Amino acid sequence: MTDEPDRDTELLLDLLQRMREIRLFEDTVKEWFSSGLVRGSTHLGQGQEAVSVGVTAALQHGDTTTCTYRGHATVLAQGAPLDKSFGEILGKAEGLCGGKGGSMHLTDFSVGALGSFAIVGAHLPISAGAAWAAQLLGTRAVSVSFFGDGAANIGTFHETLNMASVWSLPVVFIIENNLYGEYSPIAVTTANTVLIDRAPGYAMPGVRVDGNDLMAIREVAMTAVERARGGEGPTLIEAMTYRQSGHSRADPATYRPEGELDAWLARDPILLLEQRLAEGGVSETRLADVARAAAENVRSAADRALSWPEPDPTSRFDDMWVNA
Ligand SMILES: Cc1ncc(C[n+]2csc(CCOP(=O)(O)OP(=O)(O)O)c2C)c(N)n1
Ligand SMILES: [Mg+2]
Repeated sequence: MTDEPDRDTELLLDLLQRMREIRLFEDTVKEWFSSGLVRGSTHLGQGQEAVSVGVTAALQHGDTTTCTYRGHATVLAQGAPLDKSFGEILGKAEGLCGGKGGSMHLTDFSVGALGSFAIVGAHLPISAGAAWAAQLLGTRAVSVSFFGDGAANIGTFHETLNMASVWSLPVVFIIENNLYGEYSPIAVTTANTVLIDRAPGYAMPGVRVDGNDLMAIREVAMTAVERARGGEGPTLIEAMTYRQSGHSRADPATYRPEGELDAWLARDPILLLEQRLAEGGVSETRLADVARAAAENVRSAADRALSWPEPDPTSRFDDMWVNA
């Protein structure tokens, strides 16, 4: 046992804290929606945090991401501030997008988070576009697109992967395979449920990885990002994971077979990383400190966002149209 972990352990503790913050961020969002503080819907990614945190840990400043309506984790993992992300969901002017995007559209260009998209598959070409811009400008930036298993059946998946491969674009495609589309198990909608089997069809490497194992997903992402940055083209990564709640806040997820959720809860990504760190000699006190710091950060960010004033109603049409 030691309270002075090495640098790798320190990094993993940082990533653990980020996963805990994202988990608590979404607990708070869930609470706010249930108590009527926020209108509309929200799509939680609880259980899938290791994918976003592990992949973004392999990125550097200037790299970009796109993600789905289940995108809180990705945008936060890339570094969007907790308070402004809360503010966005609460519809406050201080929110990431002035409060006009909400839960499904968190976006923060300042950290390279190019957007969360509600149209399934819409953002794959946008990541390819960012990668093409990086290639043309010679910036060596890499772009990453996160999307679901359902999105792999959308036409843009085929068009984007083909073009990205033909042009050797610096892009990484991450399928967050959580075994379900909106309410349908993957086998009902997908002829071959091993999605990386499609990678050879686009002449790119395909890697299937345990998406709940932060260290494993980070390693696979590092290889893919290095390959993209080195001009060798795209990689398709299939991260096997599970959303612990329903598709959206309106979905009780009663269609799941008995025992399935429990089996995945036993493999919760936060739990798994804590177990690994404890096996590596990190003390319980240190892990508790991380949990406490995460809780404090989330609580103070939520309090700040709640204290911000409601936006001025006269600003509701600002930023909607280009003023020619
Ligand atoms: C083009 C399009 N078709 C249908 C929908 C409705 N819809 C919203 S989410 C979803 C399921 C997508 O599943 P998946 O890609 O696996 O992502 P997950 O929700 O599991 O993260 C569907 C069909 C949509 N938003 N866009
Ligand atoms: Mg899915």
